[in-house]
Amino acid sequence: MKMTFRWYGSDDPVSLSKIRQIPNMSGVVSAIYDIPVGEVWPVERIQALKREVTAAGLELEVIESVPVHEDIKLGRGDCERYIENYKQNIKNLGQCGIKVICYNFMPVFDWTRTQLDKELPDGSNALVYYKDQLEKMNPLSGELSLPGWDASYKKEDLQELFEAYGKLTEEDLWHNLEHFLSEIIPVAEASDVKMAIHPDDPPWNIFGLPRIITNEKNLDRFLALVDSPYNGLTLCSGSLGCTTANDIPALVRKYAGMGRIHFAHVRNVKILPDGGFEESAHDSSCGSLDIFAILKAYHDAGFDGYIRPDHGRMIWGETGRAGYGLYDRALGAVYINGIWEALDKMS
Ligand SMILES: [Mn+2]
Repeated sequence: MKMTFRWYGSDDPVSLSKIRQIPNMSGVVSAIYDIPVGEVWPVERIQALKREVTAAGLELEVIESVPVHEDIKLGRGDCERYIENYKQNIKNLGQCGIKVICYNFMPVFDWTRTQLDKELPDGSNALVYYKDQLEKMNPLSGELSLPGWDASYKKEDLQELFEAYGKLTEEDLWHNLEHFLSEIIPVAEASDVKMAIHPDDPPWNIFGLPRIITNEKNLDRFLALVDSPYNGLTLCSGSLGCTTANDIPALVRKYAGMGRIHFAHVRNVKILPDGGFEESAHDSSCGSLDIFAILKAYHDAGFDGYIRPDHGRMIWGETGRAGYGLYDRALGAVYINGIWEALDKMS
């Protein structure tokens, strides 16, 4: 496996030079953040990003993410133009040596939490999803702002999107996803860029909006839509793992065994009795997931793709981008590396 770390570009308070000092760090996964969703990333901009990363002694082989425009998910408006732009992005990224593109197909909202700075008993802060807090949230009030939610949406835009999705069934969303894949996967094959969808986080419907990349049955269906190694997964242990209905080591064994996991997000999560959850430190002892069993499943499958510690808590007084501080994610990387070395030496 190749250990990587998410980096949000020059504005990220976590610098490349600090990431470089984490043991066994091969590179960062990043994106171009100032180009509107749906538009083409110019080759010169991608090359400039790559130069900045390689000058710091790191690789840039994974893009997280190239977002999918809502018109594609809704199958409306400028859908076909945005699909053409997406194909151009795959070509441009392939030309610059990018090997994997992570993306998701969640309507309107990316990952959703109800609080970003919940203080845990040890004094650290973590992202949490509490059901009682969720019930009080109204996405149409115009007052909500959570990370992962596109802050550029105005209240009226959100209202309009909710109405549009109100008319869309889950089967419609599957249909639009299949159309998107049937167009882009041949381009990904020709460009030698592996597409890796991120599961929905959390893996259930939020605010009445449909979510489909949620469980084994749906992952099987997704992979069969276009049966190509270039149509693969970002398997996020913390997203799929915030419900006990998903057996993460079993999913890893199955899909890594099929060669369809191109990017591994590894983190732990503590599932609460009422179905809510708290993000926890990576160690198995800190959450509901057996991180050793998950990594052993990757190791047994001969996984040689990209891996990264996923979200971290805020510890040691660090401030910055919620879920994406330096210290706890660095501890996560070191923990994963330690388990991997043990697995290597025991096999
Ligand atoms: Mn993830």
